[in-house]
Amino acid sequence: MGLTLTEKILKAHLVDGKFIKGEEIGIKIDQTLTQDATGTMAYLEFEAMGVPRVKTERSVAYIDHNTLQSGFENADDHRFIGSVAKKHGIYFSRPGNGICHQVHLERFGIPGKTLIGSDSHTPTGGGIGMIAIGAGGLDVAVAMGGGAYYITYPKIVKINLTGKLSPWVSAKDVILEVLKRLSVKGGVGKVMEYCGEGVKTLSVPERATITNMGAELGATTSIFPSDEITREFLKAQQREDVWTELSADADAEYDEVVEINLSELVPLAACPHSPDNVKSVAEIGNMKIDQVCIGSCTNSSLYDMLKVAHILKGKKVHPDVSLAIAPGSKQVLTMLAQNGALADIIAAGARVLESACGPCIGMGQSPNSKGISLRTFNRNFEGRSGTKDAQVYLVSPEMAAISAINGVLTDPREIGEMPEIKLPEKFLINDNMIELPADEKDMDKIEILRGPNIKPFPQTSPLSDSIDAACSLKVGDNITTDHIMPAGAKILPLRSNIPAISEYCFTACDKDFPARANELGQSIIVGGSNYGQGSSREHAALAPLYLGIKAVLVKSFARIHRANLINAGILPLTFVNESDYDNISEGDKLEIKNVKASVEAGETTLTVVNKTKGVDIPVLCELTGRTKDIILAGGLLDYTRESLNK
Ligand code: MIC
Ligand code: SF4
Repeated sequence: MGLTLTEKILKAHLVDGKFIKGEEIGIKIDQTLTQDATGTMAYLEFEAMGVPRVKTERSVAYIDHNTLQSGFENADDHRFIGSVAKKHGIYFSRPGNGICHQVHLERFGIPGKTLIGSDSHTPTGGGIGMIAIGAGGLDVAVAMGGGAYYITYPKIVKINLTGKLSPWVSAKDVILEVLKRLSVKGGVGKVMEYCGEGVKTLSVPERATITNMGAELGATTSIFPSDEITREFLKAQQREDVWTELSADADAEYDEVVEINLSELVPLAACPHSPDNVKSVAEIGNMKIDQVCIGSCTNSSLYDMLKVAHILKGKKVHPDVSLAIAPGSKQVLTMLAQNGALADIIAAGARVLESACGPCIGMGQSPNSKGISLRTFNRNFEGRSGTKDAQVYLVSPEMAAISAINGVLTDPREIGEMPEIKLPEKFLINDNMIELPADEKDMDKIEILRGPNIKPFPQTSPLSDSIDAACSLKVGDNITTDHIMPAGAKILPLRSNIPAISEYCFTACDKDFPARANELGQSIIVGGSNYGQGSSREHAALAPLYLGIKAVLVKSFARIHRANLINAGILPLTFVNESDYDNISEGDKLEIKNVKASVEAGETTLTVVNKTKGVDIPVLCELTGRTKDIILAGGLLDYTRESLNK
């Protein structure tokens, strides 16, 4: 039997475990990336491991999230990351050079290699045939130190593309269609592998839009084959030498198949407040809009920007609309400037932002009260824009641009004939915003620059014999990491200061939670299904750790967040019977007796005694050999230190 592309790459990188679906495997990691909002913690963790130089083929530290410097904090963090990078062998992409995923695709990604990044949209790299996975900062730190990265051997879904996109229908509509069909939980435990004749009609930036937003499916990652189109892209980036042809065998077997005829797709939008709440323009109607934002790691390539510039050329942004545009990288911005497209964008009345995440992570451009905002981004969770009652719709760049002119949601097919927009044969190469690491022999001369906002990793402790704690918070289904640990311009500067950021933990759901958890000393959180979906931010585990959370008991977890809880030494538990969710109320006193002995013995079913209600609740505690040892040690950092000392 032939192999899927995913299997081929995983097999070539397998260092631990067996190729059995559902079992944990360890893979060698060739490349890592971090961004600044998760990077400071990841590098503090890397330092704590005591490994002098990174052991990967390429590690890159990007500054793209916290670029709003309204105080010393972010600027200090940038300097810290820059100095760590220089010392320990990491390339450093300075603020202004662009969004990590866009720049990595342009300058560093290599087909067939493995990449993990401390950002959930790392699967963007799947657009050029990488196995690229989002992970917690600690996992990235371990990989930089040469350790394997562990995933559950995934199910592999074939997404068979046929046909060709109609004019003004976009790669964004492909992934919105997939989200509409499969939902934000549909990809959990799976890799989405794109195949079929339709693949040949999509450029690398279009493929990257699709793999990027595959993160919203909860998928482990998404991947496209590496073919002639990939070669052309890499050649235009003057990196043809790293190209290899890669695809699945013709007789490869998949766990599931999804058929998508590109010719049948229509322009779509994800309605508030979930990326899978997808409707066509006809279904939504021509609603009046207040704001349009174009950019983010999903849709900020040169290809996207050229389409936008074409639509805006000679037109004027509607007087009731604010249009903000952030090109994804310095390369994109410079090329737009050189070919005149930037002038068209500016002339139309767009507000041009620096090449960074910006409004996508609530760093500025929050909509007006109850504002309707069209964004080419990947997440529209409630409040993420910075305005709690804003209504955010996720759309293609084409739809965003034409709607900005008309002032109402508009189907881009109304624009009329679509010109052929070609990618250049040569991109402009200027890597002067990427700092190279110091030579190994000089590393001792590099001083690490630590600002006062940078606080050490929170205190951990090995798993206790029993857990006797109250339920400090009960939440519902689809809790995102934006609920657990909100971002935005005010809170993000505290990413390297866990004590300070913890004061905002879960305040989106319950403003009294941090104080209550502190008062209880130790406690347990109870939640519904798909708990922890969204970002890879380990702060959504580290803040609860700091607030004394010992276990999280839910109906089901999102992949990265569950891993982050384990890494933080917090016990992840799921209900055996989902109906038992109703048997716990906030404030109930809970007990898990002999939890340490049970975990040590590898028992997978434990009992949570609800002492307040007098009921016994069976729960699953599914830990494999390694994750079991991590929990017993009190988290991945302690576990890694112990292993290094052995
Ligand atoms: C996001 O899009 O939510 C982020 C901000 O990029 C996060 C990382 C973070 O929270 O720092 C992600 O996607 O992992
Ligand atoms: Fe940045 Fe937004 Fe992409 Fe996250 S999703 S990496 S915040 S652009």
